[in-house]
Amino acid sequence: MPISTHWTPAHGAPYRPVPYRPERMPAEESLARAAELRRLMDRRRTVRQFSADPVPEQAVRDAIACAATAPSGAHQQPWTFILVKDPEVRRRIRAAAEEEERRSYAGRLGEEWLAALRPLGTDEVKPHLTDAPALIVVFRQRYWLGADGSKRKHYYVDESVGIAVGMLLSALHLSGLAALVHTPSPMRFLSEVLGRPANENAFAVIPVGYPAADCQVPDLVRKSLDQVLVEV
Ligand code: IYR
Repeated sequence: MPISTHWTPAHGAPYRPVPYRPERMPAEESLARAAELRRLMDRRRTVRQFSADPVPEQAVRDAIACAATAPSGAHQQPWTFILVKDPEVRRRIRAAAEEEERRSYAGRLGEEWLAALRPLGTDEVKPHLTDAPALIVVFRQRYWLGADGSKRKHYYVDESVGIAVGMLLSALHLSGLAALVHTPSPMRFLSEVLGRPANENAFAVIPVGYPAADCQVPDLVRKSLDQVLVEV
């Protein structure tokens, strides 16, 4: 599964800025949009029970394109998104993920971690990996390869990919699609199943779809703004 586009980093190129003059949004409009986004984002829930109904695929591609607008360390964009629709590949990912998760839940996580997860009701059975009509497997590019095949550094890879995933989740949610950030551990099997190169390793598997008709979510309470914001 080769990457379809060739990317040449701007490494070492001189600074040649271009003008940036976005039209200023009136404050009232900013306030109205921010309040509406806050309301909409607060309705996002992580979903673990998906309907098998198909999703509009272009909406998923557009959400990935949104994610790929994320800022990144040295603008190196150290991410690859694999959109897995093939049911057989999803089955293989599920089988391998459940094998790892069985070991995790049977003891590898430890009592403290299991206690933290208890209110979420998670276990080693991962039907979302085959029920959801699409999986986005996000890979981080730990380094890039120079023309001579040498390993060249990427900077702030986890931060960059984390920001991109946040933007992906927002875009999916605001497009009416449900998602889950699933991090089977260890995730090496994803490189094997998806045939990814040695400079990449998996960051998360994100099933995307609609909630099942009988979907349930844990009764979580979010921290209030006062609890997360300090103004000085
Ligand atoms: N990867 C396991 C365990 C798990 C860990 C965390 I931290 C979570 O927020 C949720 C689950 C699993 O997917 O079940």
